[in-house]
Amino acid sequence: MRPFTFTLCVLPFVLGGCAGHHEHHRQMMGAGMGGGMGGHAGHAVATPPARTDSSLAMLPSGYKKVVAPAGSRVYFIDLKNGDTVASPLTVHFGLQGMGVAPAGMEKEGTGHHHLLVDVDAFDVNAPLPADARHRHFGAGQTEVSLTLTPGTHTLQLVLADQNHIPHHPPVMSERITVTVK
Ligand SMILES: [Cu+2]
Repeated sequence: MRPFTFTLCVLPFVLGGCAGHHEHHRQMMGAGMGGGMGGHAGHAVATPPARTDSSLAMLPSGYKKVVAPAGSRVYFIDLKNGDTVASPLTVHFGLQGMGVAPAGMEKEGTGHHHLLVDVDAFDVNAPLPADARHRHFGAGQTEVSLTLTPGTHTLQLVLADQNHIPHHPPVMSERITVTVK
């Protein structure tokens, strides 16, 4: 389960120091290691996406979901599938094509971040639950210091509207698996 290429991939993080120096990581990621849209074949087993139903433009309650502009995306700025990390780990949330607004604020083209930890299915047609596995960043935060138990965990970002309901279409990152030392 630990091919040699995987070790090589992790090495720059060890050298860079995982607890700090995020700017360094970001530059390095931007320069050479991709923006989180696949293309890391051979590094780690792919993490299947979380299961969701198709997004409805309007919920059965009559609630009209906030529309996400075409091409909008959320992504992990400096984490990718297969990474080995130390806990606590600072996770930076990237957002393209939309803006961040605090929960409760209705503003076109915005939403707030949610981090799903070890979630393999969720409802894109309902408010996201709020618990240890579904973290809300309703103040408009774009990063978190995350404490994880040793072992493997999946992480996924989902943007949601002022009422914590995912957009239409949903704006969510790929789901990744990280190994915590
Ligand atoms: Cu929320």
